[in-house]
Amino acid sequence: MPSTLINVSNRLPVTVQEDQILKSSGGLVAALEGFPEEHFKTKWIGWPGAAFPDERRREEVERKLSEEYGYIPIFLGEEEAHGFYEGFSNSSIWPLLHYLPNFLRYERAWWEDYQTVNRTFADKVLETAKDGDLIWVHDYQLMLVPAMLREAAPNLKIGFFLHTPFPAYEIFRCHPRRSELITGMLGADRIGFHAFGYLRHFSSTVQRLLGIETGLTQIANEEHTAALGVYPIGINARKFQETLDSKEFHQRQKEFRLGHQGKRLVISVERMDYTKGILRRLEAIDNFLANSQGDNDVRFLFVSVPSREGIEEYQQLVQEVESRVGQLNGKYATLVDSPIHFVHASIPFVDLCALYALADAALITPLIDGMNLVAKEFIACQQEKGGSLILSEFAGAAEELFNAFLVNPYDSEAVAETLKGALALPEGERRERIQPMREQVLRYDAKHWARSFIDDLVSGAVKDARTAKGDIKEVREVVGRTLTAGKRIALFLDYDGTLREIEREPNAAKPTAELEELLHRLSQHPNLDLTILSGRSQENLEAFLGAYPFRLIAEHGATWRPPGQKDWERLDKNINYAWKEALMPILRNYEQATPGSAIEEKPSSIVWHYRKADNEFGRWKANQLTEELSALTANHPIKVRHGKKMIEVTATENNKGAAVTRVLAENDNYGAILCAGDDLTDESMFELNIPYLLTIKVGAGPTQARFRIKDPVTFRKLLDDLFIRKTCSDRE
Ligand code: GDG
Repeated sequence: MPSTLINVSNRLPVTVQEDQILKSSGGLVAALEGFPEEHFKTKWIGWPGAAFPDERRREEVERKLSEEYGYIPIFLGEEEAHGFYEGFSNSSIWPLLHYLPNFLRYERAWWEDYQTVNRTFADKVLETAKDGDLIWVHDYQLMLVPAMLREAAPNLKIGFFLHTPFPAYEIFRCHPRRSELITGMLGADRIGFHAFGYLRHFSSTVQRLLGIETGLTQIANEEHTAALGVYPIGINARKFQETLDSKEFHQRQKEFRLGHQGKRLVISVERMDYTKGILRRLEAIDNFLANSQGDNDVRFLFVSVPSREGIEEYQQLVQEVESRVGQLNGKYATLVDSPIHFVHASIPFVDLCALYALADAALITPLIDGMNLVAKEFIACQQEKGGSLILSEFAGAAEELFNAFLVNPYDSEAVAETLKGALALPEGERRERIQPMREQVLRYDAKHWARSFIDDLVSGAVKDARTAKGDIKEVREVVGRTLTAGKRIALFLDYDGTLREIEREPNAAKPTAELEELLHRLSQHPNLDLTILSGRSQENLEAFLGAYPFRLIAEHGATWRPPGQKDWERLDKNINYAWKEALMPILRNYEQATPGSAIEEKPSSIVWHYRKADNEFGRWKANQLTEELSALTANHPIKVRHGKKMIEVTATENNKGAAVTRVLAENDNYGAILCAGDDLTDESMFELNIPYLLTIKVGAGPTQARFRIKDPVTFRKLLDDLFIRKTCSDRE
């Protein structure tokens, strides 16, 4: 078990004032408080809530926070903090994550600040973390931190949790820094979301923006895999329970009951934020009051905590809400009472609990919300009363709170009617609705949430065991030793995606001058026996590489040209390809239905390419086609391979592994055998069980290979180091 969990969030869970440190009561702190000390020591890195320009005071705060709480403060300059927080985080990313591209503002200087501040956080983590520590980065303010950490310390275990929704690709693509942001998140070993919909959107956005083939449980990104998971956050159940049992709570409840005597209380609690749907809710209340025909025993109580007051949109919202509340009160007030009580302030926790407990209904109607803890808190406090929860269907909490009255917050008439219906329900029925939800909310609390995420992060639950774990140093050592001993090495190298970067147009992927030089030198090496194998046709391979003397194997082993010879020889003479004709109409259907896709026919196979189709649609059709073909060919010696942006149907006997075995059967005097490839068709080489075999996967994705190299450039560099520079320096 790792020794320390380092939480990294924009704000520390404290507010440092002139002479005191106030601990905040957020769900996150509570969640992590529940961890037994023997398993985790928790440290926290974040901003302490003020700038502290005086250096002596800064040092003092730093010492105090570290000694008393294990917190490590990040101090930011005022201007930098503004660009990072009010600017990029809250005026640029926040609106987009909440489906409001019209609110998106972007300034290059903010982006600079965002990067600098994310770098400051990452540096602080690197300074603090020791081997075996777990790092848990929180939320949209720190999206770049995981990749920064991964780059500097590839062995750290990094988790990232997004507390907001993740929107559909069409929305997220509007952000000027969209690719950098998701690439930053992908540095994590595990990325958590509140709801499955957000995870799905993220996965599809990565696929469409970065062209990476993604799944719903993991995304193979360059040299490592980021696992994805859904972890709905809960409340600090123990803290609520303790407060409900306290004297002070009962006292406050009594006072409030008196203050609202004769009224049915409908409460709304939130940060003053345009995502929370306050104006639409006021519209619904207008509707409700207009239809209540003088029956004015309902009182609406709004607790709106001031939020992000430095941002223009938030200032405007406050003005609009205040003016609308005034208008409605003017319209519906009597000489002794007004229907809406609006409190624009944060109230003490115990008061909040007393209000939750006393309310006949909670009207929680965000236009969109990652989770919404208020809904769960209201339920937790309703121990006797049986109040009704009217909840927006666009809050993450709606997926869990199965007995809530779900509403569309944009449909103000329906919200008003639902509220009316909920208030009219007999008390017994209301209690029956809320009690099972209460049990659930108390059981699946914040502690449960944090534990599930951390357990999965530690165990790497969904992680594919098939990830190349070997250290490339071993390849260097084995090759060095073999060459020094004067022994021969067999090289089996795939072409596209391994020696040469993949091109959108396959014909454009001919060898560059640099690759030609490398191949020339490799072919001159006295101790090397080089084979290039590919799925390409014989003609294609001949056109690209025909001038070299080494062995060429085309069509996954169906045909070859032995070293030093001009003529190709088919190795598949005994194979019957009658199935090609039968399957062709199916592939034609997919070609027609998927714009940008195309069929290629080779003597030994049919290939459906979808590289030029829309990333996501292409992948979807490809999965369908694979399924359809696999079902049809299940009992035949036919292999359906889903490679990079293509599906190839060929005879089972044609595979690169079999081709390698064939070559080795004729020549067995090698001190080492090195196979390298980048896609699924290369796995048949990696699976071979032969002595002295070194297997290298080039690029991302699960593999049986022992070693991994990032990309073709790095792979060419490795070949150069292993066989060319080494030889030159030996000769010098
Ligand atoms: C973000 C996501 C996600 C409110 N007024 C007072 C007060 N509060 C407390 C509530 C609750 C918290 O603030 C608000 O949490 P929410 O979850 O409702 O919303 P956000 O602040 O937008 O939080 C959200 C959350 O992160 C967690 O992942 O659920 O979707 O937007 O705990 O009780 N607390 C006190 N006085 C108040 O006046 N003491």
